[in-house]
Parts: sequence; structure tokens; C-alpha cells
Amino acid sequence: GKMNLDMGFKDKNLISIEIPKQDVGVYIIQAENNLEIIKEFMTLVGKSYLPPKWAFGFQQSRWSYENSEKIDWVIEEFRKNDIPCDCIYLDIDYMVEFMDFTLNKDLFPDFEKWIVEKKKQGIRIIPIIDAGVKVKDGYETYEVGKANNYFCKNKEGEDFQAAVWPGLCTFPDFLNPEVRKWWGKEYKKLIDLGIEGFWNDMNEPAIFYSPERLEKAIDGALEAKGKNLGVYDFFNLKDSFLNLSNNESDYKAFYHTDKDGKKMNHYDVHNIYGTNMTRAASEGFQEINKEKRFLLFSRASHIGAHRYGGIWTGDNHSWWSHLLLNIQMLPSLNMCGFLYSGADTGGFGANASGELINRWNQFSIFAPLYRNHSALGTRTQEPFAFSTEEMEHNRNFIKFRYALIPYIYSEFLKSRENNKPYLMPLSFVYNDEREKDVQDQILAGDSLMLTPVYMPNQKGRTVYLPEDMLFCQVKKWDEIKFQTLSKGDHYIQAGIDTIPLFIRKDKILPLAKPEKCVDDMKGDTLQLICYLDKKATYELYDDDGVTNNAELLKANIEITLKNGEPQVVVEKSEKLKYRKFNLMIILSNGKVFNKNI
Ligand code: MIG
Repeated sequence: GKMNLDMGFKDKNLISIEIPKQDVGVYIIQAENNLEIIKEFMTLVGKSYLPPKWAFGFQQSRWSYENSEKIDWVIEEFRKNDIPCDCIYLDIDYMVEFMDFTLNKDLFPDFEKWIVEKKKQGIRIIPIIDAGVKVKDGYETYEVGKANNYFCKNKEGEDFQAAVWPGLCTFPDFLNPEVRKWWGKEYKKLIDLGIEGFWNDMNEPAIFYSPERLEKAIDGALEAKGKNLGVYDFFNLKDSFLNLSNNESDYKAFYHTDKDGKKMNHYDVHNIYGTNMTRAASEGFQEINKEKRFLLFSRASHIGAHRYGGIWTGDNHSWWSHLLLNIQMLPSLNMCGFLYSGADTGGFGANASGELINRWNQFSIFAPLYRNHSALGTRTQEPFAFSTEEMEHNRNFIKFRYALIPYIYSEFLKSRENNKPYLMPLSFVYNDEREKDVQDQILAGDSLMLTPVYMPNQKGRTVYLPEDMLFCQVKKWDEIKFQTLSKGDHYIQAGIDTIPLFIRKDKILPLAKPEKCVDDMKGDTLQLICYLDKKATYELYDDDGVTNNAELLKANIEITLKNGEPQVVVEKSEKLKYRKFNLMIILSNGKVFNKNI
């Protein structure tokens, strides 16, 4: 339900949390520091959802790629331009009249065969599913839902109806376990055609208008016709239309029934609606194929939903300020348990410039969910949609992302096992006063500090180093310039072709050779870049990447200095695929050692 949080806004010295409804559970966590508090919290809310490994590849979306031919063309552009990609998204226009679990066969003929063909190219197709179910006789999902009373009810006990994309819709009562069971199995209709992942949208639920309130607004307009309206009447009239969508009074106008038959007003449980849709999908996947991991993420969510799927941050814009917002939101989402999260890279609304896409990619390559998505009517923003030069940068950045996959996947698995965030603020690890002020640098896993450039026309930026670190100017995954920098403030160079990145002291970064898609990354060799002061360690995690409850495979890498010479010890699970390690060890005095093991 609703909660008002006032963090020193009305009164600087007061944090106030107002909860208008009753039945509130309050947990108080005491621990030594912020990271420990978050770990306790993450232990309490449970283990994160685990996506398949291919879901860590680059993903391309657009509202909408209009048919299979267009998608074939997009894939061809990726492959032709040597830009890796693992997924292409289907937005709402693949359906018939926006009806969930239907497929427009005119736009996607021979769908099943096509999906097999795409998979051979290393591409998975990911369809959208919306919460609202079109009111239409003969539409199976609607008919079954209606006959079984699976939809939310109005005050009179009839199916509540309001308009979203398909026109008038009903809304599945996801708070009821029987409804979730039914809904979860609906996904089978597409899974049977070869689909391995979904995104759940509009599940706040978003409502464009309810017929009653639209009619009232129209009546008001008709009444005003021909009159000399006073300004206040004008504003009221205007607002009656502007406030039609997602209106509180509509959310108060429908009801849920839980498994014991208890009625709940939607407004009181609004926060958990989207979560329960995603839970329905997740539990459905378990029933459909217990062994297999599916890609799944949701727009609406709340605490606890990270057990069922990931989250994306919704409709941002192609604005520089939203790139900064993205940098700040991901650690917050991680603290809430959402490890598989990301924003629409390049921005959803408004038009992106090539420069913005370059810089946004430089950051998003570190997000577990890495998807470029944009809205209907905006400039296309695929990595190849800009100048040749900008495309080359995008290619280099995305390839670097693939080189990072062993690391990102390892850190993801480790965070999941140990209930800790993957992306976090500096102050979670470094405890001086100064770090608390740093809002535009974040830690990514055990080894890295990210210092993204998030403003236009920059050739670099200022950074604060909480300790001595190894500065990496990444142009390509195998073209990185290294420089040791000491604790304190620095201005670092990072032109548009360069990702500014830091490896922490006594830490190791594993990199693999990038391929066109994650499934192709079968190599047994890892490059290890190490910034060695005294003793550097790295714990690498891996697994089969596709099954639930897969065996965790580990490697422990330890590098020490003996008489000025680095000594390397690697202990690893027999089944771990990485067998060869090419090390580049950089000492604080700048001395470099190369070793192959
Ligand atoms: O009213 O499906 O956030 O990613 O492209 C907009 C169309 C509905 C909102 C999602 C966005 C998606 C769009 N959807």
C-alpha cells in the first residue's frame, strides 16, 4: 500500500515515514555498517532470481520492430558490422490487437521455424506481455479468465474494465494463487513456439482511462461548449482530461480476492500487483520446465520481487541527466535485492545523439541487464544507427562488455550466493567521510570502480580515488592503457572513444575473448589483469549458465610478491571450463609482468 517517506524535506532534522493503513510489519536491522545492514536485509528478503547466462549479452529493443523481416535486417546489421548481440525484443505490435499470448501471423509468418533460425544466429526473441487483457468475445485468455472469475471486480462484483492498449481491458487478479497458476501457464503458448524470455509491462497496472471518468470529462467539455469559461473552470476542464490516466480514483474502484475469499481494495495493495504478475510468470516457468532458466523482468515491482525476475527502470529519456540518474539508481536497486536490473540504454523517450549513445554504452556495459530500447516515433538508436566513427566506438564498448562477461557473471553469482549488492556506493567499502559525497562513481563487484562520463562535450572528468588504483583507459577489450594513480583527486582523460575504469588495489579483473553472442564464448582462456601491491586475490564463480540449481564452479586465484617476483597460485573446480590464464601483473611502481599459466 501507500507510504509517505519524508527524508528531511519538511524538517531537515526529521525522517518521517507515514503509513496510512494498518497491518504494518516493521523490521529493524542493526549492524556495524551500511554494507552489513544491506546484507542482513538481502538475507531477509531472499535469494535473487538467476537469469540464463545469455541474458548477460547485449540486447536490442525498439517499440516496435514491425515484422520478422525488419528484425532479420536488424540482426544482419549487427552481424555485418561485427557488433555482438544476444536478444531482440518484440514490443506490443507483434500481437493481434494487443491481445496477450497471441501472435500476428501476417507480420511473423512461420514463427516457430523463424525462432529456430534466429537461435542458430545466436539471437533469442523476447516478447512483451502486458497486464491488461482485452475484453473480446472469442479471445481465449479473456473467455477463460471471465468464466472462472479470474479478473478484478468492481464494487458491484462485475469484472472491472478500463482501457489500455487493446481498448477496454480486464485485469487478472494476480493476488489470487489460482489466478497466478492459470496466468503462468498462459506463457506456455509462446514457450511452445521456442520463446525463452519475456518482459512484463504495464503491470502497475497502467490505466489510460476508465469509461466512467472519460464520459464525465466529455460531459464537462460539452457543458462548457459555447460558454465564456473563467480561468479556474478552464483549468478544471483541462485537468479532467489530463488526469484520466493512472488515476487514484480508478485504483480505488476495483477489488481483489485472496485465497481465503477476503476482499481487498486495489488501492491498498497497488504496490504488489506487478510483483504478483511476475511471480505468476516465474512460477509458471517452473511448472512448464523446472530445469530451465528463463529471462524475465518486470516494470512494476516491489521489495521481494527480485526472487522472481529482474527489473528495468521504465520510461526514461534520451537525456544526459537520465544517464546520471541511471548511474545512481542501479546501486539503489541492488540494495533492494534487484541484481538483474538496468535502464533503457540510450533513453526511451526523446531523440538520442550518437555521443549520448556512446557514453551510455560506456556505462551500461557494466549493468547485468544491458538493453538498448527506444520509443515509437523517436530517432532509431541501435549501435549502428549513427556515424561510422560512433558505430566503431559502440562496437568496441559492446565487445568489451562481452570480454567482461566472466567477471560480471561471476560477481552476479557471488552477490546472489552471499546476499550482497553487485553495484554499490564507494562508502560501502571505503569508510572515510569523503567517500559519502561521491555520487557519480560506483563499485562494480570486488575489483572495479566505475567513473563514467555523463555530460556532453567532455574529454575527461574529475574523480576521487579512495585508495591507490590502476587507471584503465579502455579503447578496445585488447587495447587498454594502464596507469597507476595515487589516492586522492585527479582529472582523468577519457575522450569519447575511451571507457574510464579503475581496478582496485590488490584486485584482479578477468577478461575473455568476445564473440558475437554469449553461447559462442566457449574459450578456455582468461586474461587476468592484476594491480598488485602485496597480495591480490580473486574468487571466480561460474556454472552451466542454463539450468536451475546448477553446480557452482569456482576458481581461487592468488598472486603474491616474492623477492620482487610475482607468484601465482590457481585452485579450481575440475569442471570449470577456464584452464589457461594469461596474466598481466602491474606493480604499484609501474613494473609489468606477463605470465601464462
Ligand atoms: O504505454 O509497449 O515502458 O518500454 O516500449 C507505453 C510500449 C507502453 C511502456 C514500456 C515501454 C514500451 C511501451 N510501453
